[in-house]
Amino acid sequence: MAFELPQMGYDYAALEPHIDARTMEIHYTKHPQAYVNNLNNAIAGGEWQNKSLEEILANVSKLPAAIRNNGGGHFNHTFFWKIMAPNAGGTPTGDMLDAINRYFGSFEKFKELFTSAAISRFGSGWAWLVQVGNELKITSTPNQDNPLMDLSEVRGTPILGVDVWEHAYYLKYQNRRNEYLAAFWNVVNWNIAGKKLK
Ligand code: MN3
Repeated sequence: MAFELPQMGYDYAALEPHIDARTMEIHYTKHPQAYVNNLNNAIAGGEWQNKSLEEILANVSKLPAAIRNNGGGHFNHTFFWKIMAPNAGGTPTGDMLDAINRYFGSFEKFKELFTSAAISRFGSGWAWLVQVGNELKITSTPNQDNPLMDLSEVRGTPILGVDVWEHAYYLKYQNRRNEYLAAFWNVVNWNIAGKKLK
């Protein structure tokens, strides 16, 4: 079974005005298909061909850079489309809110720390809320790395993630990553994030 490009689940314009339609269209149509194709090519005919993406990422330190970059890119974007939704955002509820309050003090403090991790990631990468055992942690990763990778500084289950490559925001926000991140809170799908908690 080769990996395939997932559906986004909503229209390119669905996250307006927070994330603009043109950015979503380019982001979805130009980048992720290349990750899928390159990942499939990199594992074709080898021992990793029929493994799950999670299993591949958990062993990525031993694998060629093409698998790390494209496997990460495929996982991260598949995750990203689903962790956003139209008419979303606001404050999480239930176990998600309880866990955030427990580890970060308040939802406001959590947003501050997550935003700071995303802004201070130099160059291209991602910021993450990660479950490590019973704990929640905030981290960021370079390029297309993610917390499922065995070489990740903070390793665990990604609960929330945001793409801070310039292609994710430059058309609308130019160099203002902080404004993109402020807008991101309006499209976070907390229902899906909460379901990732174990
Ligand atoms: Mn991207």
